[in-house]
Amino acid sequence: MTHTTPSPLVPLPASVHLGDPIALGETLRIEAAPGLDAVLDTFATLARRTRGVEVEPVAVGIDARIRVELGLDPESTGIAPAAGFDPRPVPADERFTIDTHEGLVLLRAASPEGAFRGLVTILQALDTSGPGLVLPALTIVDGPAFAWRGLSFDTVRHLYPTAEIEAVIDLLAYHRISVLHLHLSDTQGWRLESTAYPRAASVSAAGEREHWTREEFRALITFAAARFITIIPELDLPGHTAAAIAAYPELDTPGTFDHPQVKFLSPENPEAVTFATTVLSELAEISPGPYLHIGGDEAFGMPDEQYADFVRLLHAHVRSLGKRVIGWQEAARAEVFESSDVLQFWIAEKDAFDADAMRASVPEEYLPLVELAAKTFAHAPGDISLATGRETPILVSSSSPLYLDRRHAEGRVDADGTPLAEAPGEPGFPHYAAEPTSGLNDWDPAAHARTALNDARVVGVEAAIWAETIESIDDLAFLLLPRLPLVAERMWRAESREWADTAARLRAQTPVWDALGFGGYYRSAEVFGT
Ligand code: TNX
Repeated sequence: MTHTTPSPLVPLPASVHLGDPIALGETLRIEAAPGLDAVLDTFATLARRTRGVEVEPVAVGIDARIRVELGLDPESTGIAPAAGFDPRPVPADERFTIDTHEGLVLLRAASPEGAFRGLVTILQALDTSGPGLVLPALTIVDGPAFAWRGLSFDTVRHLYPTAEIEAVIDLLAYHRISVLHLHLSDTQGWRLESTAYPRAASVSAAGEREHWTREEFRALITFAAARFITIIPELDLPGHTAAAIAAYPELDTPGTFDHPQVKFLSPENPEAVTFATTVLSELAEISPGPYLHIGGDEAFGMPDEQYADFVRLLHAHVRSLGKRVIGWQEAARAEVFESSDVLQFWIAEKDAFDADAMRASVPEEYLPLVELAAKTFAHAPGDISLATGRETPILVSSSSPLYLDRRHAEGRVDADGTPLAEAPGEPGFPHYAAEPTSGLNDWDPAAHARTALNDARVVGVEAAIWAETIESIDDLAFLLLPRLPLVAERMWRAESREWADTAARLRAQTPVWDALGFGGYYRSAEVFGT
């Protein structure tokens, strides 16, 4: 790998050389191959929004500064094809090359996706500090290690306006992430309109709508698809269903721990079965992607046999809809997931549930719940063995280091680099140990799979951001940045590198984060300290 510093690229390409600067003029003049009009359009929107750069599409023979061609033979790049599963409605090869000859930058891609990823790489390399645009002469050969590079996003515990979700999607696109997994229902709310069960979707105490209509959700899928990001929708079943059960009490079946917030759907309740299959059918209708996520985590209070039966039923139903099934790792217990399905691994060994600490801290009536939770977590390694035994591929979302709602360990600094004390009430899930941003620099998903996952087949990687402690876009930015781009880099290519170089590249991103509305990013002492 060649790599010249300083570079503003995150993720860093497999091979990159930044040569002498070329003055490009006021606008980015791009000549694109036929069939790339839509790609160029979306790129122009992203370039304006993130860097304030104007793209000017030009016809062949006009003085272009960037030319985009399709038809690259990806094998000729010498970059291995992406491993794992391709989560897109239509699989695509993202490999591309960039060369510079006499002031013309030539991007060659194997697909429109590859062209988009290459254009974004060029956008990252642009120097916009002067009156005209300046680009180093680029020589790049690149392609991702995994096609499935995602962020799992909790839309339940905090209600994000659509514009904020769109900003998240633009941030993902800017760092070449390919999947937004939307967690659409949970104990506290149901965020997607159901035609058959209109009361399930959340309304606030004041009667205001706190969910997406089906129409709005479709528009979001289209917005993401234009940026080559696939939305993986999740309805969390059969546990975490208190919100739906509050709206339709006939769905309820009392469990071993009966509490209004600890609810599940039972296979022995026909109304509950009809509800679950109907909402999944409705979801399939508006989801072009090949996967539906059925949840499956933390079905506390549900007898084991009922849990396994319900997961089997959901699995068969999603298959009958022509979709592949993803579930959280506990769903392995139904022993029905196959080699074309996916189990999402989340319980990292180091986050093992501390039952003694919990017993000591909860009110007495919650003690039975602590026992149920302890049982779930104790079974986590067994879930992985069940999955590997059936050759079910794993999506790596290990809570350490990929849960970004974890607190930062390294402290933060003010604008002058002076250390600041942690403020009371800072966002971050209190039950996880804090971890430093730099820990992500050496993390390698494949090595992680070898050690923590019994050599399981890895389909891809998803970071996750749960929203129990998020109340605003500033809180979101505080937890997400600067970590997410670093995770994006680990998903794209796994080589570890000098922290000083990584920190410099992260620092170069802050104008983009500001432009997208994420000015509340964490002033990590490791990244911004002097
Ligand atoms: C566990 S991860 C959960 C979520 C919480 C999260 C907090 C998973 C499948 N379930 O319900 O929000 O921990 O980090």
